Amino acid sequence: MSIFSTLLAFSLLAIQAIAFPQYQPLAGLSERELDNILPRLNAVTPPPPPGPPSDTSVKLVNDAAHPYRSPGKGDMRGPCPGLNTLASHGYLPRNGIATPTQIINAAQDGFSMDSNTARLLTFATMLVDGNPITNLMSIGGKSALTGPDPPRPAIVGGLDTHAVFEGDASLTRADFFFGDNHSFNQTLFDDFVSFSKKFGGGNYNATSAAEIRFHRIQQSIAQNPQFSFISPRFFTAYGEAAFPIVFFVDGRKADGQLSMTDAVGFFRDGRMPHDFHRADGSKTADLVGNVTDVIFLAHPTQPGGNQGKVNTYTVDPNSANFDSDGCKIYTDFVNNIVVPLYPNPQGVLRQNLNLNLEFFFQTFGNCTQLFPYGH
Ligand code: HEM
Ligand SMILES: *[C@@H]1O[C@H](CO)[C@@H](O)[C@H](O)[C@H]1NC(C)=O
Ligand SMILES: *[C@@H]1O[C@H](CO)[C@@H](O)[C@H](O)[C@H]1NC(C)=O
Ligand SMILES: *[C@@H]1O[C@H](CO)[C@@H](O)[C@H](O)[C@H]1NC(C)=O
Ligand SMILES: *[C@@H]1O[C@H](CO)[C@@H](O)[C@H](O)[C@H]1NC(C)=O
Ligand SMILES: CC(=O)N[C@H]1CO[C@H](CO)[C@@H](O)[C@@H]1O
Repeated sequence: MSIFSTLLAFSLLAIQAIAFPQYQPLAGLSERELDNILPRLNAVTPPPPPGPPSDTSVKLVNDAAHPYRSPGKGDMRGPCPGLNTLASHGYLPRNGIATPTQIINAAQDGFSMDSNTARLLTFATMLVDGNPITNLMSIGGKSALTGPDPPRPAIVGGLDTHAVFEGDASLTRADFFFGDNHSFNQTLFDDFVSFSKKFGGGNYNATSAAEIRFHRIQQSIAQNPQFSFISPRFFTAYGEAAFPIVFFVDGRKADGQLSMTDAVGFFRDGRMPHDFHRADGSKTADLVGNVTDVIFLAHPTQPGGNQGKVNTYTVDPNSANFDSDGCKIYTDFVNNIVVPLYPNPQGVLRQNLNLNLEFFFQTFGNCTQLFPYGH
């Protein structure tokens, strides 16, 4: 039993010892009762995020210390092929329940993701999908292993949760409207392969990525009456289309051409190719930016959504877009997504939300910080 699972076993015992049903939200309790109970539910003060690693070189990451093992019963996997892969190679706990520090270190060590992007994705999702009290998040569906939930309307549903971060028009996952928003979808992957043949000489490269990205948007407009494509999903949809070109191509090759054999390994199985070397970490931030630009500019689409019927795509002027001030992404995420989930946090919950908000804010550089819960 790893130290990690030992700790979890202890937490669960402690929770059961005070006879608190695991899925029962804490709503209905008075502020004083909450203040009294929350600290005993294994509250963890979120530590400052780890910094960038000193070694960002191209190196073997599918190594002896990180063998692939397919997920066991109950292990969580979700919509992100990057994190699924990190969990199935043991860069993350193999059960798919992780702290922000573990996720940031895994993305940096296993894939050479730059510190800012790793922290931004991690704290954005931690705020809306994770448990701010226990400092744990599921990379897939809802899990009792993240501890008892804070009061509704908090969801704490893991990365599968729709419309807080996970969204529509994913490359290899179907839209929420069709039922399963997070599993690998073979039909969608078949399109991915045929577009890669037609536009990428058999590879997923910036040219074929631009066409696949656009095709998936067109498909959602034509098929999903509830298609929503506004910030933050609007931005993640373009950024994530660049990720495979930057992170799933062997760092010794680094030519921006992802083979279909390697792609299916990452997207479907969460598995690195044999002898896989990560990218050069001094280049990935720039490269993600450049490839994202190419993908967007090939078919610029403005943020918006369908209006309850297919083929009713309407631009949403209130959503941040590529021309807006970058701070609008930050401000809208905090005001429109985080605060509605946590309208009135108290005690440890408030303290930990403030810390996660601070770590999230730090990834936006020069914006004006918001303090929805005071200082
Ligand atoms: C650092 C923390 C990360 C978090 C919290 C995160 C989270 C997510 C989430 C929630 C999605 C689903 C979005 C959607 O399609 O609706 C996603 C998609 C994706 N992620 Fe990650 N991710 C992280 C890092 C990475 C890394 C390191 C890689 C690559 C090595 C990666 C590659 C991808 C790709 C390619 C998709 C799109 C999948 C598709 O459209 O089919 N992510 N990620
Ligand atoms: C896969 O995606 C397609 C297209 O969005 C959808 O019609 C189909 O139901 C999905 N299949 C599964 C098994 O979810
Ligand atoms: C993608 O592959 C196609 C076919 O080989 C090629 O014409 C195109 O230039 C490539 N694009 C990039 C950005 O590498
Ligand atoms: C990104 O694009 C800029 C501007 O075209 C270029 O100077 C830079 O070298 C590119 N970065 C990488 C890593 O390709
Ligand atoms: C940060 O914002 C301040 C005030 O808007 C501005 O004067 C300064 O130039 C900005 N710094 C950077 C690095 O963008
Ligand atoms: C509702 C939600 O946020 N996520 C859904 C994703 O899809 C699965 C079905 O596979 C639902 O169970 C989740 O509720």
